[in-house]
Amino acid sequence: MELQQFNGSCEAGPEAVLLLGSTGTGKSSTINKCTGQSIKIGDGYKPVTTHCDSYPTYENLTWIDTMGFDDPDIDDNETFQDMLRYLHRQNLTKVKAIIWTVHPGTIRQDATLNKQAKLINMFAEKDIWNNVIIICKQSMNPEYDARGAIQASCNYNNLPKLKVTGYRFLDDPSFTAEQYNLMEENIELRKVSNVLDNENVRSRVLQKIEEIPTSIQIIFKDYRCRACGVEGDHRLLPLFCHMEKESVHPGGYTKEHTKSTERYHSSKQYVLEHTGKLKKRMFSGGCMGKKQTYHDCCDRDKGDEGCEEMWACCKKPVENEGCGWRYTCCQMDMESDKGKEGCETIYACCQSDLKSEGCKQVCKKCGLAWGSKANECYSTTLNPHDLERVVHSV
Ligand SMILES: Nc1nc2c(ncn2[C@@H]2O[C@H](COP(=O)(O)OP(=O)(O)OP(=O)(O)O)[C@@H](O)[C@H]2O)c(=O)[nH]1
Ligand SMILES: [Mg+2]
Ligand SMILES: [Zn+2]
Ligand SMILES: [Zn+2]
Ligand SMILES: [Zn+2]
Ligand SMILES: [Zn+2]
Ligand SMILES: [Zn+2]
Ligand SMILES: [Zn+2]
Repeated sequence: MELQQFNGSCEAGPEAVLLLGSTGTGKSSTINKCTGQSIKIGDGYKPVTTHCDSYPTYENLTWIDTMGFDDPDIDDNETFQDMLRYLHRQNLTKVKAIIWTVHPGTIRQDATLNKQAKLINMFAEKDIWNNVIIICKQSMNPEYDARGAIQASCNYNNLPKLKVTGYRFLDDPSFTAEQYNLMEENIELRKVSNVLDNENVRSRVLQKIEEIPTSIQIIFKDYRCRACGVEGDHRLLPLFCHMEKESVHPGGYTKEHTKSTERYHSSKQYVLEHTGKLKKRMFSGGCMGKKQTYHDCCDRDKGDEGCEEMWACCKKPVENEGCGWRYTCCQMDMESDKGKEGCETIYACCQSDLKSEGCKQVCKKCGLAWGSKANECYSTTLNPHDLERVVHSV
């Protein structure tokens, strides 16, 4: 048991480093510099990356490149769900770092930055900010240049200080040839202008990631829907559930006897019978008008009325238990009425009477069992999942 738990934590898969930010802020080019990839990058204006992609590295990190999101008209929830689903598909349930790339001096772009901060917060409310690194593009003084993003994060984050960094690429295409040459030669100038070559960028970013003490679980399997049975992260549940629960009897009708059985005598009368044997009288005939043959139980002549009361049906003494069986519900005889249908109509599924509530719970719309997979039964925008928390043992 202990061993299993130990293994469990050892086998923990790679942790994600997720890059988020507006188009052209350098998500793809930063990944290139940190991992040696050659992802297509843009000129900083037109969107380039159009879907999430992952790049694993030796540090047990998987870098996730995402599409830029600036459009104030695109639904945050959709963008968020796309990313979370992507991480889920990649089996990346833990995030080591969210690198939030921002334009320098975006203090006025508060709508976009607020949206981005809100989205980041959705990964793990408040806690996620321990794992966020703001990287400011083309910045000589990142703390200053990133203050728009820092401010936007304050709505969600109560950390005293966020991790912020930034730099200017040595291969920034906006440098003139002269500027580039100067930078190349003069390390002091690079230092003071915060210009980094590829190796510097890589070590700067990795160092910031290393400052993060622990990764954070962002995908859970902690909810279950009572209506459709799905289990998972409540933010990743399907968009359909069942409509409404109703109780039905699925089995149709049948006719049965509903009460117990008992022994009884089918005749209601007694008859008089002799219990003894017929015997011949010892003395000669004619004596006192008696016949030669008599019943030895009572000494009456053969043919005379019996001496003891018996059940007419079975000719057994009246104290004997019943010779037949019947149902107490309708008095029907079990033997002679064999094959006839029962006296009461009931539900075949559960053998209960017609007034009883349905024995099976199903969806009113699709008829499938309540708690079974809903397919496309009913939109959760009309009827949300009926969630309960589940606790999984290790
Ligand atoms: N991050 C960063 N990029 C710079 C810098 N200087 C110039 N760039 C250029 O800015 C562009 C950034 O583009 P990408 O890396 O494609 O940006 P992105 O965030 O992946 O953009 P989308 O994929 O469109 O969302 C590249 O052409 C970089 O060379 C700098 O100092 N930092
Ligand atoms: Mg890109
Ligand atoms: Zn249904
Ligand atoms: Zn039933
Ligand atoms: Zn009956
Ligand atoms: Zn008798
Ligand atoms: Zn009888
Ligand atoms: Zn459901």
